[in-house]
Amino acid sequence: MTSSATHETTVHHPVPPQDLSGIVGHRFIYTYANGWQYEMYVKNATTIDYRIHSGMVGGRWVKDQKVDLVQLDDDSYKVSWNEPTGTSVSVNVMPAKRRLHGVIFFPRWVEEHGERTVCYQNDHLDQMRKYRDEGPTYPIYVVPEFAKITLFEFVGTDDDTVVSTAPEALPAGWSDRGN
Ligand code: FER
Repeated sequence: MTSSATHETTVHHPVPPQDLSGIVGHRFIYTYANGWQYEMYVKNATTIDYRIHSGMVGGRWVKDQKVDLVQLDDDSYKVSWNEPTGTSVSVNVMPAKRRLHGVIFFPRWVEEHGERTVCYQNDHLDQMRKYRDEGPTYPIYVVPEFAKITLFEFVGTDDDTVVSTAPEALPAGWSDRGN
């Protein structure tokens, strides 16, 4: 038995075994309980690309966002990052269970003007940092939601063609493909 569930951790060795092969190189599409639909591509162990298909900032898409990715247990991963907009996100992913839980921490300016973030962010990084630094930041708008993973597929690592078009440029119903 080599599963992480049976690996004892201690104060001196709190980190469980890290096998990221069950999530790196995978694309998944999920819909939060509030109806917001997202797509994440785990490009490699430190990078994601993503598109937001619907919701408060539907139409937004991002490539090469640096993240912290860890394995918590068998079929349990956590992806955490901070955006140039100031938004922070932490997402727990359980692929076999098709279960996900995300907590999004929006600065006040995104809650008030989400439309300012709806773009291909990579073409507007300096503008996003300017908005972030102008604020207002507080009070933070915290959005904790479970989601159902409707598609989970291995597409390979470091492939810039996986997320390469705006969400609205995809064929109608594209994000509703499930497996
Ligand atoms: C997610 C929740 C939020 C996600 C991305 C975000 C790719 C990004 C939010 C934002 O910057 O507006 O599950 O996955």
